[in-house]
This record gives sequence, structure tokens and C-alpha cells, in this order.
Amino acid sequence: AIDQSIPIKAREAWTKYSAREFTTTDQLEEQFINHVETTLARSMYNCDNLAAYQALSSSIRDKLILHWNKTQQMHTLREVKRIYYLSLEFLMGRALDNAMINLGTKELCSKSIDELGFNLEDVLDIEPDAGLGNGGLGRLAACFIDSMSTGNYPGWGYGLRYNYGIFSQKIVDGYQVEAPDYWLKYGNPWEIPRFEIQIPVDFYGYVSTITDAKTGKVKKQWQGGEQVLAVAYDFPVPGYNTRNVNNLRLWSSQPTREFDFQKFNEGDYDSSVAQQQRAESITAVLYPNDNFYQGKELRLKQQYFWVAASLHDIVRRFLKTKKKWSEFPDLVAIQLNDTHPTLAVVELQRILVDLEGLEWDAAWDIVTRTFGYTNHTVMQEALEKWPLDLFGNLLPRHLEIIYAINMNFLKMVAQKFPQDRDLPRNVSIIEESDPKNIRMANLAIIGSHKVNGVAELHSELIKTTIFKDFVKIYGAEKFTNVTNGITPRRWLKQANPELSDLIQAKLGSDEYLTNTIKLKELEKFISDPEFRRSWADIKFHNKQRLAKLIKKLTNIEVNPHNLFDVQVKRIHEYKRQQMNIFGVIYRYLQIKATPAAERAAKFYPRVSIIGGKAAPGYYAAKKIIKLVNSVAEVVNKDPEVGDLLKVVFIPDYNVSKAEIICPGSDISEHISTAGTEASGTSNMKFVLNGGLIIGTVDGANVEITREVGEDQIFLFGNLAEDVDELRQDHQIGKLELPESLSLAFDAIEKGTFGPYEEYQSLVEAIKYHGDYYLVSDDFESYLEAQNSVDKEFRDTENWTKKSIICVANMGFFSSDRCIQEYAENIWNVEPVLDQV
Ligand code: B1H
Ligand code: IMP
Repeated sequence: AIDQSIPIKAREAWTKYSAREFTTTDQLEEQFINHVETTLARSMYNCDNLAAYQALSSSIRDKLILHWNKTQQMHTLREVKRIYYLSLEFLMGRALDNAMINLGTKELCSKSIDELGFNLEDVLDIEPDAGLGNGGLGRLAACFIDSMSTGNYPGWGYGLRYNYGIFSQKIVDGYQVEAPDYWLKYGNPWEIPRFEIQIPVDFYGYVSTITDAKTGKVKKQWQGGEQVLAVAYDFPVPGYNTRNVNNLRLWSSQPTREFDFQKFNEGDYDSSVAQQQRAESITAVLYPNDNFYQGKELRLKQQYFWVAASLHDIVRRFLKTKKKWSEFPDLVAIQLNDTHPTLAVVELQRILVDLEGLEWDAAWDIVTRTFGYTNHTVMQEALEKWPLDLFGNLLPRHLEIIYAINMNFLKMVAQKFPQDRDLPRNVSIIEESDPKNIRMANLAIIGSHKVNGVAELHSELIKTTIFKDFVKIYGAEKFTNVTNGITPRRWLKQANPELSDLIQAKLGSDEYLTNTIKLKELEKFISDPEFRRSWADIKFHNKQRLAKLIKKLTNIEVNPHNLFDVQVKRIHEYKRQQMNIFGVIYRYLQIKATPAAERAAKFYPRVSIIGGKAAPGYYAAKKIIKLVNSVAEVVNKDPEVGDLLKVVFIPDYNVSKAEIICPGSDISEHISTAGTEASGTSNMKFVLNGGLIIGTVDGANVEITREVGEDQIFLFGNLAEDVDELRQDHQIGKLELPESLSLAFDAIEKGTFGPYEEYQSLVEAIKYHGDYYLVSDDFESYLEAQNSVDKEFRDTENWTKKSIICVANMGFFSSDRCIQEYAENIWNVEPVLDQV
């Protein structure tokens, strides 16, 4: 239907002068200069790299907005079903390079920028990362919105616009020191503030019961005690090779009134602005925990603020269609990225029952048909459990609704399983502990029609461990798997332009970027020595690029001819960076114990590169960082060791650094205790860039092995099914350490890397406190696997062949495939293929 509300004459004027997007260098340069001279109020005399970045970004943003508008208009007019991806984290990284690539305009931009007297690489380097996430979970959300746009799905992301993203990490005397990340310091050319979209959100207060005079029906009404405003900021999300541009809407909190004027006039300045500051603090900062639940009231406030604003927006958009409520799930699919947005289940039920007057059961049917829930972890310390008192104080009506949901659910359970006495207690949303808790995962399962894990092994594990009772109740069909993936645009074309060019030249088109299965055709060229030479040269260039970054960040010189062994990810005991560094220590000791003349034959020169942030309150993780730095200090200046071993800690690991690090590795480490890493996604990034991996049989490593073949991966360690028993064994009697690990511990205890007290807790966690992460059980097989790496790397031709086979078989791990699976099996949505 064409909107007839605009008069013909006005319509003509609008059409005639409608904004035009640039398509030539001339037009881009005109827009660029226009932005410099008007938007930025600068000139050619004071246009530095920052201004160039801002002007170029603004010009590209203009282009995106035009596509964005057409996309949104088309989706609105066609009344298509939309996907809403609710995530507290979107770890976007930089936007400019990615936008140019997705729009297919990078060459044009490079030429224009050059003509205007700038260097594109330098301009790109100005952009701060949008670090609105912790790690894998947040980056997954970023890859997913890229794939939704690229696949022409009408998909919106909803999140929070934190003023401070993940902290930046400095290393001072080997210790992590956190500095705030004020990423908006120079403004943000990629966001469109929607000051007209201000949604009031309530907290606290009380619930009253009112009786409808006419019907006599009793209604519950929540009267909030404190109100804040949610202001929308939109980030256009371009797809690759399509004019479809989706939206990422991030909410920012604002006070409803400036401040309490009466208090101000009475001279009570401090408390007159207190409420204002409380409101603004809601979206001030990202909680910096990965795989860890911290039950803070401000975090719950963030969750409700975000969920309430997003649902209000979604419901408003639905109401414009004038369709019946029962059709809501035909137009809306909401995906819960972990349990963080689970309040949305309760909030939608509240809107439908309290505000819209639907019957409870009809409303609940709509709710459960709307939501899907993705679980990302089985780690006990990461599961959200809100203390009942804290929750009921902040959200009194929501607590009542949770009780009602739980009562209905438990009634059903009792009817179905009258004999099972333990079942109700195990599956209840309320944990009958002291104090009582609300189990958000239980609520998310009960409120959704599908629950998925993020890799095959993980999805099987949740069915047999943390959610096994729910499988009994709902059947296994409610539980499914969608193995994670990554966007090949950012993680191949953008991160590794040389390799992409080679692949494109060989395959004859860029189709592999949207249909990654095409990569398989690379295998045809494996026996071509010239192709292998080019492949190896590119790896070498990428290692040079990484060496340069290392020199810049740490002042350590590393030789790109040596083997680059990389482990970069959040620091966590379950990811076992401690095992990596104990292995490095053992290697160091072995080198020194070997007669100088025999060393070269026995050890292949290696650079051990470790990087990642520790949550500020995570003591053990911080000790691991300190140990890595101290080992680096000792090893790197030991003349006996020379080039045979260098150790590097890369500070402030983030998305833009990952784009340089991933292509520059020969081998990367994904060595979590079996059964703990739900999927991992950096494993995919390294392999897609021609690096091999050493890893445990955990997360997506299992499926990567299946795809690339066992010869292309160095697997080691105990299996997930044996972990429980091994932990049991540790309880009985003193731990048996393998000789190699004892040697490494002896060196630490002797003070080789500084005072032992510094690392005592790391060593004793293994020796005396049960070695929960099974470092002692896996250490020998880890060293063996590392020996195989040494051996195999010497055969460079063979290594290159393995590298090619890896890339050729990574097609499955595209996030495009993930989105298609979600769309077909969970969301029931289709791409909207009309060209806009
Ligand atoms: C993952 C988290 C996570 N799983 C709680 N869980 C958080 C949990 O702030 N919090 O409270 C933050 C993050 N993150 C990761 O998700 C998994 O560990 C990875 O294995 C997985 O690849 C990734 C994406 O699915
Ligand atoms: P929202 O759904 O109201 O948030 O609007 C999102 C975008 O959809 C708007 O910025 C418009 O581009 C488009 N849109 C919304 N309503 C209409 C309409 O009635 N006709 C055409 N386009 C619309």
C-alpha cells in the first residue's frame, strides 16, 4: 500500500530534492569537504587525521542512512516479520573500514582520501573501538547483526549505549591497571541520536489493586517510584553487497527533570542533582565480567531499563499495523542473548495483561511464541540468580508476575509428573535457598518456545546437565543447537586483505564472502607450488605486521621467521592461560638444560604471545597476567635462550587488535578444560586465516576438527565425559603432579620469576586445592601436542598445505549460516529480497 497522506505537490518537491548518495570520487570529495567545512566547521588548513576520519565517516554514514530509510520504509509497508536481537553487549570494534567494505566503496574512498592529501590507513587508525562488550558473547552479537543485514533479514539489535565500554588495559610493572574507556570523547559520527524517542521507564514503587467499576474485574497496577527516560541512538548496520541496512538501537538513560528546583533554591545543591545523576548512571558503564554473575542492583536496573524501552518500542511498532494481539508472534521474534534480557518475558506479559487487558493464558501464549533463548555457558558462577528481596524492591509487579508464571508452570509439572518429588524443587523459578533467589535461566526456558546452545557439544551438555529436568518436562525438541559462526567480511576480507585478494583471484569472484562453502574450491590448487608460495608469503607478511604491532606496544623485537604461538582471549582459569605459561616455563627450563650445540636441533624458535583482559575483581586472572609478564621479563633477556624463545604479553586486547593478530598466527591455543568453553569463536577466526590450532576436545573445536580433518589440528587432553570423575579423584589424597609440571613449579617456587608469594595462589590452586581445571591431568598431553607442533612446523611445505586445507574447509563457520538456521528453526522469518 502506498502512503497517500502527503499532498502531490509537496511529494514532488520532496522527490526532486531528495538527498543523493555519492557514487563517484568527485561526489565523495564534495561531500567530504562539505562535512569538513560545515559539520566540523574546519577547513583545509586545519583538517587533521581526526577531522578526516570524521568527515569520511559522516559521508559514508549519509549513504547508509539513505539505504536505511528505504529499508525501514519497505519493511514497514510490507508488514514483514522482524527479528529483535536483545543483547547487553555488542562488541562492534571499528565501523569505518567495515562500512566501506560492505558498501563496496573502499577503493573509491581510498582514492578520494589520497587526492585530498590523506592516507586511508592512518585515517582508519584514528577510530576508537566501540567496545560495548566483554568477549565472545558480545562479538557474536556483532557478527550476527552483520549477517542479518547481509542475508536481507529484517533484524534489529537492541542494546545499551554505555558511555564507558570495556576498560582499557595498561600493564604497569607487569600488573594489569584498568583505565576508563571514554570512547565518545570525540563524538561518534556513526550514531543518529533520536532525541524525539524518549521512553519513560519506572523503578521501585508499589502495586495497587483496582476493581473495574463496569466489569467488576480486579486489575493489578504498578505505580513506579522513580522514573528515568530512555533515549534512542541508532547505528545503521550495512550488509555486504546488498542495499539492506538494518538498525542497532542503543538506549541511553536521562533524567526526567533537570533537577529538583526546590531543593536547589533551598541551597541543597548536592541532593538537588542526586536524582539526575542516579538516572544518568544507569547506562554509564559496561559491567566488565566475562562468564561471571555479579548480583548488583545497578546491573538489574540496566537490564530492566533496556528491556522496558526495547519492548515499548517493539510494541509501538506492532500497534501501527493495527493487527490483533494474537498475531504479534507472526510479526515479532525476540531472541534472548543469554539470560540478561529475560525480564522481557515478564515485561511483555505485564504489558499484555496489566496495560492491554488480555486474559492471562492468551497473553502467555503470545509471550512464549515470541521468545527464543540462547544459552552461552554451563559455568555455575555465570548463571544469573537475583536475590528475591533486591528484585522485589526494584520491580514489585514483575515479582508478582514471576510468582504467577511459576505457579502455573509447577501446577503443570505436578500434573504431568505426580510421583516425582524432587522435580518441582529443581525446576522452580524460585530457588528455595536462604536468601531466596530467582533463577533467570529457568524463567528464560519457561518463557521461550526454543532454547539453543552454541556448539554441538555444548548443546548436548546442557540437555544432560543444567537443563536435564526441563528436557524431561518439555521433551528434547524444545532444545536445539546452533553452532556459532563469524562474519567472513570482517574476519577475512577486512582483517586479511592480501589473503582475500589471493582467494578472489583463484576463485574468480567474491562469492566466497557470502557463500563461504565456495572456499572448498581452494583445495584444487594445493598441488600448485606457486600458489603455495603466495600463500606462505602472505602468512609471512601478516606475521611482519603482527611483529610491528608487538614492537609498538611492548618494545619487544620478535622474528617473523619463528613460530608464532598465540593465545588471546579474556583471561579466565577455565580457559587455562596458566597451563600455557607453565608450558612456556617448562620449555625455557628444557632449553637451558640442553647443551648449547644441541639446542637448535631440539627446539624450533618460538614466540609465545598471550593477551587478554582480566575482570578487575578477578584475583587469579590478574595473577596469571603478572606471571606471563614476569616470565617474559626473564626469558627475553636470557642470552642463553636468544631467539629460541620469546614471550610477549599484548596489552589491551580488543577487536581492532584481533584483526591484526588473527592473520599473524601459525598456531593458536584453545585449551579450555573439556566441557567448559561453550563454543569459542576466535578458534574460527584463526583457522579462517590459515592458522592451525592446538586445542582440547571442547566447544566448537570438535566441529572444526570434523570439518578440517584430524591431521590439521593438534588435539590433546581429557574428554568432557571424564571431567567429573577426575575431579572426584583429586579430592582423595594429595595430587600427583607430572614431573614436567613439578619442574615448572620448582622454578616458580625458587623465585626465578620474582618473589614466590606473588604466584603462590596459582600454584597452590593446583597442588593443594583440587586443581578444578585439571591442569595437572592435561599437562603432559599438552606438552606432547606442543612437541608435535614443533616437529610439524619444520616441514614448511606440508604446513602450508595444512593451512590451505583449513581455510578451504571453514565454510560452515560463517555467521550467515547461523542466522539462516535461527531464521528457519527458531524465528520462522524469511529474507526480504526486494531490492530497495
Ligand atoms: C560467553 C558469557 C557471559 N558465555 C555472563 N557466557 C556475562 C556470561 O556479563 N556477564 O554477566 C558476560 C558473558 N560469555 C561466551 O559466549 C562463551 O564463553 C564462549 O564459549 C562463546 O563462544 C560465546 C558466544 O556464544
Ligand atoms: P518505526 O518503525 O516507527 O521505528 O520507524 C522506522 C522507520 O520506518 C522510519 O524512520 C521510516 O523510515 C519507516 N516508516 C515508519 N512508518 C512509516 C510509514 O507509515 N510509511 C513509510 N515508512 C515508515
